[in-house]
Amino acid sequence: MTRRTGTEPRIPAPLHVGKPNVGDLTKMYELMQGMFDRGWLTNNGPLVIELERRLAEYLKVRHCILTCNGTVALELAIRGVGMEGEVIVPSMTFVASAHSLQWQGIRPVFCDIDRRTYCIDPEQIERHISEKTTGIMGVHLYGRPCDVTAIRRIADRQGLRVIYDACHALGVSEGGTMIGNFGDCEVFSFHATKLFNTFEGGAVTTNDDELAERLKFMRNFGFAGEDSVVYIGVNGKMPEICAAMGLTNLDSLGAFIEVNKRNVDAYARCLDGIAGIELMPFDTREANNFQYVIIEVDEAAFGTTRDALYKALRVENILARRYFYPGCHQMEPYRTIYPDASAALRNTEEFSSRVLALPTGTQVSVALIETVCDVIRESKPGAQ
Ligand code: T4K
Repeated sequence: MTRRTGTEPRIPAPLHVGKPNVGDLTKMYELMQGMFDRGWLTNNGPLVIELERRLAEYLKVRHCILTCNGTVALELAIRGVGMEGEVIVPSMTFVASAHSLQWQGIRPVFCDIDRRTYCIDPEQIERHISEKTTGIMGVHLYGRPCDVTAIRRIADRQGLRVIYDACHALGVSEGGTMIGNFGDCEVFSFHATKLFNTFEGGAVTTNDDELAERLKFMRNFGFAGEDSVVYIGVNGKMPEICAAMGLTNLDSLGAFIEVNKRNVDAYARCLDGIAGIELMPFDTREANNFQYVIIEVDEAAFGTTRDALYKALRVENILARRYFYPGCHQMEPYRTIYPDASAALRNTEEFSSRVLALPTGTQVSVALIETVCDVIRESKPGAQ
């Protein structure tokens, strides 16, 4: 299970999950030069406006409102659609989904996932609805879409708002429609570790003109003119340098996705036949971004735990991540303030104890993937 003493790690430099994808730097430097020449660094500059236009066009959505990161975009979306009281959200997500609610005094009510979609289970949503519920936040986990049709039906029946945390789902479609068009609005993250990055950054997308206008004011302290403030707002603006990175990377987005697809195919080939290791599939009828390579470790069939495999990989410099372990409900402050949440989260607890994200992206070659898979195969007790 652990490396033989006296030998070097199989991979010389740490192999991370989340190594940034970066496009043509010549373009980046040109955009930066223009930015310095103009002397306009932030506050809705021309590069931000251009990136918003191009992303909206790519997603075929009416409005894209860029922000300084995905978490602030979530907070703006929650406030923009008027959520309060309680909001139903999966626990199986990055903690920012829950924090963006709790931070605003809204109770995140944790709902279990459907094991087939990895996303919030629509059949479980209604049991969590109370008189305080104002909305549902679905998360398109790992770029696998939520059951948006079932969620819309529940929301309409119950009079609830719907937002989607689409931080993993740029470039993904559902029923032929790009993610970014569902719910009242959707939220993206353009963090350095994402498929498409602007160093830090995020966006809210929506087809609702009034909501878009409100979000633009809220992103800029609520200013509607030089001396006029019409809402409570924050500083959620994206700076020009980040938009320059976005415009650079958008030109290479198709190429990034192709590499991710090549990598997922390589993992599928190399992991095939290892009992107890299951690779997350993608719906080939839809557009996918293949951003996360997710495996599930079945301890009974693999012969050892996910955590033992995680450690064995680390010994060889392969820094796989337990995305997302534990579920949000087992993190603070939720563990303390909602101690009974576990009872309704069986799938979440089981899945989060088995999940492992493996390195991918443009900085990961097929040869490295073969080595990662060799280590996984050899970590199985009884393997040669
Ligand atoms: N909702 C969901 C579902 C999300 O996944 C996220 C963010 C959000 C909301 C919030 O969006 P943002 O406010 O972040 O825009 C990382 C990212 O920081 C976070 O953006 C992301 N999700 C989450 C899944 O991953 P950590 O705590 O794992 O970060 P860290 O520092 O451990 O880095 C992750 C890996 O990336 C490491 O293996 C190192 C590598 N890395 C990282 C950076 C920054 C690099 O190789 N180069 C880099 O420049 O959260």
